[in-house]
Amino acid sequence: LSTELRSALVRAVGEEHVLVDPSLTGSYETDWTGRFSGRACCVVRPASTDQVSQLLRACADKHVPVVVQGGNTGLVGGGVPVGGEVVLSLTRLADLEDVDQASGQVTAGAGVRLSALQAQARAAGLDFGVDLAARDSATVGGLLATNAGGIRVLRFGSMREQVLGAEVVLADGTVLTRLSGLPKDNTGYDLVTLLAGSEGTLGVITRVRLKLVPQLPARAVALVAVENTASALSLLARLRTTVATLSAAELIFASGVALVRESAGLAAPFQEEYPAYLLVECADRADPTDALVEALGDCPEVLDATIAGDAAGARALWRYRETHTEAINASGVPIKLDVAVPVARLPEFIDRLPAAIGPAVTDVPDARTIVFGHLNEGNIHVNVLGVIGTSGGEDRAEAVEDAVLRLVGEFGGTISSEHGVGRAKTRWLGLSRTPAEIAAMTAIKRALDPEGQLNPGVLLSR
Ligand code: 2HG
Ligand code: ZN
Repeated sequence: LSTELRSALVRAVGEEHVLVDPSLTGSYETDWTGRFSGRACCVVRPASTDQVSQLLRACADKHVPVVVQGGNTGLVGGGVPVGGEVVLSLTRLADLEDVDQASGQVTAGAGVRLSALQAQARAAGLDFGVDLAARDSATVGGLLATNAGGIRVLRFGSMREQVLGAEVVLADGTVLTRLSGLPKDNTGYDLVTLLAGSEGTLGVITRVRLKLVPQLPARAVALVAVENTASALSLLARLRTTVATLSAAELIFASGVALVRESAGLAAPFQEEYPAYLLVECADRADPTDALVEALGDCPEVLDATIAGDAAGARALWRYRETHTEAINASGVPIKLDVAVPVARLPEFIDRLPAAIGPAVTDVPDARTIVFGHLNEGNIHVNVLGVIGTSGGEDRAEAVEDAVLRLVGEFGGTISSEHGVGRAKTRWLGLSRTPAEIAAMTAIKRALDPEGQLNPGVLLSR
């Protein structure tokens, strides 16, 4: 960190928010999984849009690239440095306005945690449409920048569908403010939704205007044992036509349940072990339990089912699903793939995974694959454990990634369904996007960030 840049950064945010000591910067330099890390030249922690603008101007002046970071819950290495960048941590941008009751919207700073946003919405009798396991750490800015999905996409869509406005600082310090939240506004290019999935490469999101959804406090949660993915899928198809209040359908398998039981000390959900389970949730104003029980009663796919009797029971069932990520990480650094294929082909895709992964891990006796995901979107998380950390592990990891992502390409799927491309998937972007699309994306990137200051190497190759 040059003295000149350091003084400019200190002028913008004050000495105590320019971190250089490795004992302070460490947690900003490694991603949540422990797979991606690099040394930053420093970490800066602005508290306002104006400070972000000053910081970006200073970095542009000195041609020092910037990595943008929210709650650091990303899983594709998009928010951590490679080496020498300034890490811009946005967690201090935590202003959360009162809910605007007239419009049913709220404006939140980029650093507001998802759980804080949800609490604010609920206190006003509303709710926020996106929910995911990292809710206590993930920030609104990061959720939008990665177009996060999660467990309620089936009902309310991804982040892109929740956003009505944003404030963003471009690489040269220019501030664009578009926060009036007009639901209908056709005055040209939609710069706000362009930010969804931009992964910090086009600008730094500092505030977000979000629409809220009706609060549906009455929940019915069931864990349903099924034979395989195909039966989970036909069960879901049936429920879609019989229960109007369906709000989540999460697919887990025996191997994942065994892992989370061991790791979190959970009891067996059923007396017998079954190959696969579908966790379904219905949400409404009036209790949807009877409707769900009745609907499940008519489904031949159901081998067994347990229905939560109250909120604590519902939370207990959700734990079989939500502790997957933590349990996986507790067993080692995973190879993580977040992919989707057209949902009708998901059973075939899952069946072909072992043969695709196998050749890349033949001499790794401890390699094991845990698969789980969001059934409605054909979105599954393929986690391969026991490879990284062995000798030649990174090369083997690349072979595993290559095999799975090529299979995804063959199925007409996407190499990143909800986590983003980050640094992890850049080289495979061509499997999901045509050369013409990548050229158009590159042109947009160059127009807004001609010097390549923001998140270089993330999403698009350098
Ligand atoms: C989830 O669905 C997250 O819980 C994390 O997207 C997935 O850990 C993963 O692979
Ligand atoms: Zn997920």
